[in-house]
Amino acid sequence: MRLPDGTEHYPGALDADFQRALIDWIEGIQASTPFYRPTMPRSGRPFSVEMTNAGVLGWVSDKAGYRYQATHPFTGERWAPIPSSVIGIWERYARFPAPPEACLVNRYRDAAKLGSHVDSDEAETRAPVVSISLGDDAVFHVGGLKRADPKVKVMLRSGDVLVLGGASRLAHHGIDRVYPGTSDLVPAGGRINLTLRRVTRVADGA
Ligand code: MD3
Ligand code: FE
Repeated sequence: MRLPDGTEHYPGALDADFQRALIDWIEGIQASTPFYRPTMPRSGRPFSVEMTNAGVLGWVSDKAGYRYQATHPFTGERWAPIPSSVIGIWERYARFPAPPEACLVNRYRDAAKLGSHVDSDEAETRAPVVSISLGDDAVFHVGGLKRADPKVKVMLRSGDVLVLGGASRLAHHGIDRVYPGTSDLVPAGGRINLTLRRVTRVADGA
């Protein structure tokens, strides 16, 4: 099945050494900005996915709502800088004339999944979202602007890059399931996904 316009999948884009270096970097930021379990607005129900961030802004969710902020919600520390190697991925794949401000790091363990949603907390929706998959294989779905639009499923594997721009930038998407034990990259197992986003609007003509 064909991917929707604006969705580009680059299987195996990142080699094993690059993937291991990203895992080492994620281990290194745990002291100041550890994975934590966000909660849903209003209900306070916990996500099954654990999260942390890098960049000048990080995406957080709690009973008060979804937002971007400069510091970790529990430690109060600023997020670590996005590594230059990861900025390089953005430059190569996003083809957008301003750097990413947020790198959301999602960790899927056990039966974690991410229900269908739209990423709409960013003012700069002309920029794509660039996603990097690490660790276990996962079934990703992407649909259209309306929740009921038909969905396409794609298997995401360690080292894949996915770019969601144009007509797909505000599409519904999610992670249906992760296949445990399909990779030994992530310490203690599981899947980690990095999403690079531009959050604030860039001046026209930049
Ligand atoms: C399609 N993350 O963090 S990455 C998210 O694998 C998120 O952790 C998933 O959805 C993950 O918000 C999927 C791929 C992705 C990211 C952003 C998108 C797909 C997207 C934005 C629009 C359409
Ligand atoms: Fe998303």
